[in-house]
Amino acid sequence: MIDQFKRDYLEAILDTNRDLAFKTIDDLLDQGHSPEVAIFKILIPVMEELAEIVKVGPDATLAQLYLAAQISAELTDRLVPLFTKKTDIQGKIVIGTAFEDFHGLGKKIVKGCLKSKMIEVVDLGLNVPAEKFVAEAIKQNAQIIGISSMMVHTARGSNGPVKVRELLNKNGLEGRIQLVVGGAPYRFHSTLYREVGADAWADNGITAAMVIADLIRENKTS
Ligand code: B12
Repeated sequence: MIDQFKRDYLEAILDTNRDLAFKTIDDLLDQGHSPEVAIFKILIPVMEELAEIVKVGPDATLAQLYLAAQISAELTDRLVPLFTKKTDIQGKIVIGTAFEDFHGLGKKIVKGCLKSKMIEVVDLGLNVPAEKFVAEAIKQNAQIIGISSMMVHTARGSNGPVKVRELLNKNGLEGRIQLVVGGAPYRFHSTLYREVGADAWADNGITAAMVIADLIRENKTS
């Protein structure tokens, strides 16, 4: 049954048919499925499938991917507030995409999952320089900096996590502010998060919220 919704949603966003994409998700919810199922069993796997079907290259394909991501992002904004709420406020994170990285959908999903776990999120947006991550984390008194990188060069780049780590260490903030990273490059290279100086990484929104909640809890008890 979920597979049929997945096929319908893929077809709708391949046609960049926003109305049909929304209707497919509405139908799924009407049948009693949760917003978490809509995001994690439909939206995310379909974006991944789409990437396999149409490899980034010609302009038309890029435009198609862009519109597909916009539709999924819009639906994500609508679904996340419907997530099952947890109770206690746990802590605060500043999050953004790495410098020169404009892939925003993953961050949006992580943000929603964090909020549903009652973690306060300060979203610095896209293309965030290292200095800004650190300055905002200090200003906001956040326990975590979260950096989303969808491209190898923005994960490894000199104005990305590596520099954030340098700045944290230089300011004596290691241990007080933890660095968590995520995005496609970390999936294919299990030790990359360590190489870029992060304390942890997570593969998806749900595990991201779990990992970050654990770090905040450890930070409080240490
Ligand atoms: C959609 C897309 C685009 C859209 C982005 C639209 C938008 N508003 O986001 C557009 C068309 C604009 C685009 C542009 C480009 N893209 Co693009 N894009 C993609 C694509 C197909 C899907 C990304 C996505 O949205 N995934 C769905 C989300 C839900 O998944 P996610 O981001 O991985 O997020 C999850 C986890 O990673 C994790 N997570 C994410 N962030 C964080 C952060 C933290 C702290 C934690 C803990 C966890 C976490 O949780 C998330 C939710 O579950 C990927 C292919 C792929 N398979 O990833 C290529 C891809 C990332 N793009 C790529 C490229 C090359 C580009 C361009 C350079 C293309 C070009 N020739 O111009 C430009 C670069 C633009 C820029 N400077 O940023 C390459 C990168 C290759 C590489 N080795 O670095 C990829 C891998 C495609 C490929 N196979 O070649 N792209």
